[in-house]
Amino acid sequence: MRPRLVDWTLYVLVAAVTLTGFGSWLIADWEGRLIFYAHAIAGLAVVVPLAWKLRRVRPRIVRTDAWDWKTPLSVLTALAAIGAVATGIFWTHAQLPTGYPNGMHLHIVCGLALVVLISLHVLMRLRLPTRRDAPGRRDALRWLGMLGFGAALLPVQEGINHAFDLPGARRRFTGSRHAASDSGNAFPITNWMFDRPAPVDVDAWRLTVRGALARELSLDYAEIASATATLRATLDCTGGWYSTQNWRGVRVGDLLEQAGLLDQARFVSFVSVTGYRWSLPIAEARGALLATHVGDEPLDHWHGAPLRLVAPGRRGFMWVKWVHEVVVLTRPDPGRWVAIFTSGLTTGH
Ligand SMILES: Nc1nc2c(c(=O)[nH]1)N[C@H]1C(S)=C(S)[C@@H](COP(=O)(O)O)O[C@H]1N2
Ligand SMILES: [Mo]
Repeated sequence: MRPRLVDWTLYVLVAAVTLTGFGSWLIADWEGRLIFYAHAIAGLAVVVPLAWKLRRVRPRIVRTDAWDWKTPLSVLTALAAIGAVATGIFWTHAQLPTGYPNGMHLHIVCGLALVVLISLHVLMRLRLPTRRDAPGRRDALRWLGMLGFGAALLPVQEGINHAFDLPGARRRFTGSRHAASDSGNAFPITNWMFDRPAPVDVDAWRLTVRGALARELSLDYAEIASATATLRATLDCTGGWYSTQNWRGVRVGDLLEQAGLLDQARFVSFVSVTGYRWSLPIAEARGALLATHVGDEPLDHWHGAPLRLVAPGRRGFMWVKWVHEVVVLTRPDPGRWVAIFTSGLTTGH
């Protein structure tokens, strides 16, 4: 394949893994699993043009007297690409390392570095394809071959995981590693960006339910904790772990009924004492739980005491902790995308 076409093949595949990679952060539900397969197929397919390209540029790289000022950038780009593929494969099988940073974090760091480096590369080295580079039928077959190679490796990976009983055999379809299901508060803690609040004073705390409702509610902890609704649901963090628990608390649908939903209600926003917030469409919100307990234990501080959202089928970052307000909205709240990055900065915690 002509060098310029190899470069373009790499750009397109990297764009595909980037989009599916970011997209996969929104998915925790089995129905959305195709995006994870697409990510894995494109990621494995990268190996073919990457090997091609590395073989071609090797002489230029090993002879350091042939370097120009752009060569270090190319080397870093190659390292990020190799790192992203290697950490992806390693996590799929070994699910290592655990702790901080874990294999998923390393994969994300390599992936983000690759996006930045390739963008620079494109800006500085981009050569538009000429008529001579126009792909022919052979190239189309090569592309199919690459994707076929990626797709064929998926069952091979599962086969290896099962044959050797590797940790990857027990990973979730999201890639997440299992962590401490049904063990009360003993599952991992993930705080995103700046949220490190002091423990919430339960005696002063109240839950406010307001917005597109017939009446506003203000409930104290005793009123909330007397609720006995339970929900078995899996918290799946984009940081690469999942845990399934029996959660106990108050069904959001019951709160909304008590407050009397108005016709124009569309979304329900869950707001943390730190300013962190997320919202769900009304039908989905009704089935969600505001939990005071995990298993038989009251939630501990770092898991969001006194009250946290349990949103089945949603990624962990949407499971707002330290909830103090439920706001019924008549339209979507794009500001939630800002709040999850900036919360905790202005609340004095
Ligand atoms: N207020 C608030 N809620 C939050 C977070 C946060 O940083 N602040 N982190 C989210 C993320 S990324 C995850 S995965 C889950 C983790 O819940 P846990 O710490 O109880 O395991 O909480 C979510 N809820
Ligand atoms: Mo998370």
